[in-house]
Amino acid sequence: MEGVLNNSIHNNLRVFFLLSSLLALTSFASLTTAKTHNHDFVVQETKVTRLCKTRNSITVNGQFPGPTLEVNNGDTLVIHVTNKARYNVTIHWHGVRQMTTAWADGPEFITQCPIRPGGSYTYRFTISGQEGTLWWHAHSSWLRATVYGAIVIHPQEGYTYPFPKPDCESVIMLGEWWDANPMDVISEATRTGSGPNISDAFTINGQPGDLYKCSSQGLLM
Ligand SMILES: *[C@@H]1O[C@H](CO)[C@@H](O)[C@H](O)[C@H]1NC(C)=O
Ligand SMILES: *[C@@H]1O[C@H](CO)[C@@H](O)[C@H](O)[C@H]1NC(C)=O
Ligand SMILES: [Cu+2]
Repeated sequence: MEGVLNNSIHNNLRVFFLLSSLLALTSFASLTTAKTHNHDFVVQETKVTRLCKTRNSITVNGQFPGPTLEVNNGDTLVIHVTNKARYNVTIHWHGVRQMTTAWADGPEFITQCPIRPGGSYTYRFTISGQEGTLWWHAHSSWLRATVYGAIVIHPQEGYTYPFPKPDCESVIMLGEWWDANPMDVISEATRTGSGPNISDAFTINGQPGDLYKCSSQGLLM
């Protein structure tokens, strides 16, 4: 009986030793390739012309759609958000599994207080066990109508996607454009109890396309 017990303790120790060496090896491997990406997101009013009219849209860094984030699985993102707009804002990293960083998830009043006008907040999280294209967007009222962009997660260096390498890759973001301030559209709907006004155009990468009026003007920005 005693011999059996000693044996199994011994085996357990051996398994434990093997596991810890494996863990040490894998964390060493990811330390050598994982990168930290620092980004500044300035939420601000920007003149955007669509459907022949120029509006003061809320954007990130004056870009609409906002910047595309490109990372590798295992990388860490540090995003400093400064709010220069006149609305409260938060940013949500849609689809990112916030394994030990729930407070970086972004929904306002759920995982954080909103970032006030003039305020700032730094999101820090590590992409872990994920590959593919996701998106980020404002998670505060209807700012998400113009405050959004793509997150492209490439496989960890030295790994490939589970399909043959494509000839090229491009990001396609579908959205909607209101010929109005989207924040007014939702607050009017809440006030009157009616449904919100429907959008004036569907967009691909922020552009209404050839079937809407003034489509060529939109390309000017
Ligand atoms: C704006 O954010 C502040 C601080 O996070 C919060 O106290 C306030 O209620 C928010 N205002 C609105 C309209 O959500
Ligand atoms: C919603 O649509 C109605 C009818 O076209 C219009 O009068 C109103 O100004 C619109 N609201 C906003 C916030 O654009
Ligand atoms: Cu989302």
